[in-house]
Amino acid sequence: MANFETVEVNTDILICGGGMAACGAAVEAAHWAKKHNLKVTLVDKAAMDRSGAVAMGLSAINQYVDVNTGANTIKDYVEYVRNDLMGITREDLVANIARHVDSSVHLFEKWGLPIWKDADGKYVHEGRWQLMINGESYKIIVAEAAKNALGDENIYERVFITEPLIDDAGHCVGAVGFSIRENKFYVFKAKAVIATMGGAVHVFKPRSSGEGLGRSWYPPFNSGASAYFTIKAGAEMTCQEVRFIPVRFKDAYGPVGAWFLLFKARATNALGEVYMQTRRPELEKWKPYGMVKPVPANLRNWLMMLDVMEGKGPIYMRTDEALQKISDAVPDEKERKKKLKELESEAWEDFLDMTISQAILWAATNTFPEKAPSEIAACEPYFIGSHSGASGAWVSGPEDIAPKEYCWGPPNMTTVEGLFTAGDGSGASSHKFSSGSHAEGRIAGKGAVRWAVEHPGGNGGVPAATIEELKERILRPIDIFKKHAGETTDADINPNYIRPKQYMFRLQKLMDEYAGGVSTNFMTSEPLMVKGLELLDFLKEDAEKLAAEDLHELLRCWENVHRTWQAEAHIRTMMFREETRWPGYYFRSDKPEMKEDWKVFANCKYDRKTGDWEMMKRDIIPTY
Ligand code: SFD
Ligand code: AMP
Repeated sequence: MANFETVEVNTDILICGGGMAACGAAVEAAHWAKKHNLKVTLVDKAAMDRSGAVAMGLSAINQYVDVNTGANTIKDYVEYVRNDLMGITREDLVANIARHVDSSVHLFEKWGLPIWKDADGKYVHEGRWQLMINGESYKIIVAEAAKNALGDENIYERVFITEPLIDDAGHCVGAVGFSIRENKFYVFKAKAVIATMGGAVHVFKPRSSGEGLGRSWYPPFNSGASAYFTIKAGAEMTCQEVRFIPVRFKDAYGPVGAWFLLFKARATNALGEVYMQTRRPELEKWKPYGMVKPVPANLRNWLMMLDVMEGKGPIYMRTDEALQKISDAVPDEKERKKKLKELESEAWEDFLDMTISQAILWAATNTFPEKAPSEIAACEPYFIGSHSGASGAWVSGPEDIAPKEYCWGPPNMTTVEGLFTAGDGSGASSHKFSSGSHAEGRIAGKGAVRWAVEHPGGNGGVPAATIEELKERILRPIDIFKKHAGETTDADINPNYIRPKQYMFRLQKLMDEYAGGVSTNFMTSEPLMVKGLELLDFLKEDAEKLAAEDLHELLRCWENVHRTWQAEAHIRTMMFREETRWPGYYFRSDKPEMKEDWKVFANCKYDRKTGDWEMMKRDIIPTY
């Protein structure tokens, strides 16, 4: 076996991941842990300053409810989310995040995040729920507070969490992983574990190919670890069918929110038609959600996709028209020119703050947003419970709001005792974004401390032999490569193993073709999914033969295994839900309509002992 030192870390609360939810969990857990003399440890596969979805920065905070001024109520936010997700949402979870999110935003400002203010000192809104920020350093600011709360000695960076540790009674008692810089295998033992390792990208074939390969909207480093960790732990999962497909500026994935909401731009097809108007009758089919304002994200996608499928592309964001319209409203000519310059710089900053490559693409293609429109397109599917998708673990709700059916432990505990999650890791509570993920992380952090206090002896342990087995299994790709690489002249081609990149291509191709990716216009059906699952089984056989030349490839191997489990949960749940509910996310050609009897959660659970998947419906219990 590869010669790796085993490092054992004993702690009380283990936070896996270092993103927005993890940073929220760190700040809150550290606070409560101090009162109870408990230890909190955080492990991130990358460096917290620039890890996760907010690595490049963001140009807006997408969830700010503004409860204090009375601008909105929690109920307003719950309604918005419920409608956007076509009725499928855990209102208790959404409300719990909504009532705490403003305080996270105020903390960000206190820690140094510049939020745009108007002449009266009020926050500048992008839309009803969104605030404009100068957010290039957003993640550094949020991470700094988390680091200060925990202390450097309790933070492990560049350690890839691979597997949960589960005791005989099914409690989560820690996690194992490996350093991606040194030959070290880590064993973290804890009383409570928080799985906050983001969503999943590159499960589906991306549009980007050739020299653009790897470019995606969501960060390539989020590879399904939260989903894998919770599924493998035996937790009940929810909304695994609800992928998210954002519409973005084409090829570099630049954000569109500021254009639609702040600049009030229109999107048109190549004939100059506004699909949101010409396709309006289609919305009737998706009543009552088709009739609400704003039109749900997936239905906005769907209307655009109908134009594309009829060959009416390219689709354009009319940046020129929008900027001109705003500046034309200024009567004085000199002031008008000044306004246009100001708008132009805001437009560029929107990209530079969060998707720098889009600014580079505009520069490379001589794009002047004030002079010509720019192409937009639907991205490939992503798994992200924190945005307009909903996939994640099924978690316990807040005791003062949630119906008893949704309560079995401290808030945000999964159905596995001692295992918590938040952000992209928790399901059915969409539209939390960066700020709501932080707030939900705080909720989970507090819940995890409560669990550790209430279970001072901890749960059972995991035998040393089990940990040795895990170590052997996790490091096996290195052994496989060492043993067989010399047997062929090209190390990429070898009958004894598969390298992680080729494995990823296979996964992406099958998801793309059978599970409704870009090349099938997001369309699938039961026969396609049955075939897809069959091919996925063959892929899983080959996962046993993944080979790694070095630590970096070992990371890539396990990222792909994590993605594979997300893929399987996704196909199984799309197949289970016998309807089409989010046509702009995926369309079932064999079940093309939305059905009243499917207004339920589609949940699933992997049985650790038998390897079987259980599929189940859960009632939607209205709370607001
Ligand atoms: O508009 C392991 N998001 C936006 N939110 C906003 O509030 N405003 C915006 O402007 C946003 N936009 C946006 C957004 C995301 C992206 C990618 C772009 C633009 C280009 C959404 C938020 O970013 C998102 O909701 C939150 O970040 C989610 O938080 P969280 O904590 O669930 O995920 P994370 O921050 O990505 O962190 C994941 C962490 O896990 C680590 N990790 N660690 C150890 N072991 C493993 N195996 C691990 N796997 C992953 C990561 O390193 C990271 O630390 S807009 O365009 O939508
Ligand atoms: P995006 O840049 O698309 O992620 O959008 C940022 C925020 O604006 C998110 O909260 C979106 O849900 C919202 N948003 C984007 N486009 C629209 C639109 N056309 N109508 C309503 N909300 C939108």
